[in-house]
Amino acid sequence: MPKYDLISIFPGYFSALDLSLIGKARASGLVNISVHDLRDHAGGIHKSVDDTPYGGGAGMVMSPEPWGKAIDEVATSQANHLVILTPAGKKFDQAMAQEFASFEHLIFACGRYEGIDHRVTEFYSSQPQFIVHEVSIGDYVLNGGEVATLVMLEAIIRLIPGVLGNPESLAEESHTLTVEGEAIVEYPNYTKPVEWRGLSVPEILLSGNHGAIKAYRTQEAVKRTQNRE
Ligand code: 6GU
Repeated sequence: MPKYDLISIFPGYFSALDLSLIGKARASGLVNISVHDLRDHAGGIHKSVDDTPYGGGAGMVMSPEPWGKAIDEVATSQANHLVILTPAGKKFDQAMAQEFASFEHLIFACGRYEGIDHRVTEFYSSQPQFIVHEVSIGDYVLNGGEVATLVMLEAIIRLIPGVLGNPESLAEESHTLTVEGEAIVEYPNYTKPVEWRGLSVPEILLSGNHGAIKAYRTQEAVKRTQNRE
């Protein structure tokens, strides 16, 4: 079963992982998620995990020592995929979710403030049993990596075999549909009633003509994809 170790100074963020599909996946033994408090590895009476940046500048930087201890504690002798959450990282997308869903062990290092001392990335990149991934979830700034980790885990865990009730929905949804090799978003969906607030369901979807419906959906999905860009 895949193992996810999450390291943060705000472990409370991850209570959402008890809910819904992910909560069920954990309860039924499809994934193993452990949350670790970085402060357990902080030293001194103040249990401080950050300090002022060398070279000056605003904000605080997370100290390497607590991170090193926390990561070493969860590391195994197998391949350790260390995900360091930072707005400067490679942008997370569906292809990365698929890649990460194939890994047996992921460690998520959730930085706060102005990020983690860069030697943490450098050190673990030099260790043969570690593969370091600096990841961002998009071009905007969050206060820390916790919410980004929740986003990534939701995208990853639903791809684990057995997690989704109906695995066919995986193939049909946004970003996995392709037209001539290009990823397109999902077509619009409708359910009952056939008329709502003066708006009707497109006639063709009621026709029972599966070929025509398929062509219509592809056309609408391509339109949506173009409008997004
Ligand atoms: Cl991973 N961290 C922070 N702090 N901000 C972000 C992000 C990560 N991804 C997008 N913005």
